[in-house]
Amino acid sequence: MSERHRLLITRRMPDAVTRRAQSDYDAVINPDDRIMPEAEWLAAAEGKDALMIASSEKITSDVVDRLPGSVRMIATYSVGYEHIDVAAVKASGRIVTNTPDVLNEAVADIAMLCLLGAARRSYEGQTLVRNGAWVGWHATMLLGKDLTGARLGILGMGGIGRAVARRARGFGLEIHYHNRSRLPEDQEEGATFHESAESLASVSDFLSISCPSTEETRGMINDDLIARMPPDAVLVNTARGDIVDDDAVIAALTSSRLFAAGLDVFRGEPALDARYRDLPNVFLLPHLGSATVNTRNAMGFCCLDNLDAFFAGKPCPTAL
Ligand code: 8YV
Repeated sequence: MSERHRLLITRRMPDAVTRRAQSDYDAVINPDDRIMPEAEWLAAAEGKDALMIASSEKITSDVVDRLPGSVRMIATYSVGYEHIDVAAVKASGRIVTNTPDVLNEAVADIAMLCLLGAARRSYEGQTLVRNGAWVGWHATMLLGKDLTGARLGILGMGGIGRAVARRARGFGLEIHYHNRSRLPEDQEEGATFHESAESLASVSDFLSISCPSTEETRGMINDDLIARMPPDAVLVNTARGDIVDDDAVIAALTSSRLFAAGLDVFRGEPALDARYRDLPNVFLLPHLGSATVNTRNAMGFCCLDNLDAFFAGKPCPTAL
């Protein structure tokens, strides 16, 4: 039997992923899923051939300098890689991979949940029922916003954005998008391209964020962009919390400049800006975008496929 490569998995994985990792690798897995301080996981990485990390582990250039020499490959269990200095990892001669595509549909489902949850005042409705404060049906109780005939702006029309568009069409929304580059016509499926985020905002009765967090997109949803949106618009974020300026969004929700927001991700999560908790017009989820059994398995298998390819001397299917 050939020698098994040594792998550190920094977070607990779904059972099927754990089984495969343990059968194919000499795998050390974070036993209690406590987020390990940097020094602790770096120490655990000593002597390992590869790391399977999540977005909780930050790979800055300084961390790259301190990685044990034995570590030749890093697979992140995420599509997003803003927690990794990819250039520094590559410059150190290591390979780094992510998990694109496999989570598109699950995240798009959560985007629709956030959109509907916000538009139809689900948090307020739930609270009323659970608190026993519901006194009965009213013609004017918790009136929300229609999706049919409204315009949905999608910021970032990659795989997740396109999966959101497919679902939203079924709800009668007209699709607009802004992306670094215009999509080929067959991928647009009738969606209207906007050259700028400002132009997209101006037609977005609903605005859903599905772009990566980059230097360019961080803080993009600010006072100026919100001011360009139609009155009573709804904001949805399933991408990364730092794309929105929390002060701007909270002010707009408080003044009802925005009708509502549906948020699955937060700057500094899980320590989100506490003001969100007190706002009735936000529908909040704890970063559930990719959280289905099939999707989380597929993400793990994607990491393992990359590791298998790397150690077989083949190109990694989803190398960054
Ligand atoms: C991950 C995500 O589960 O893939 C991403 O980028 O946001 C989530 O699906 C999470 O980041 C853990 O790595």
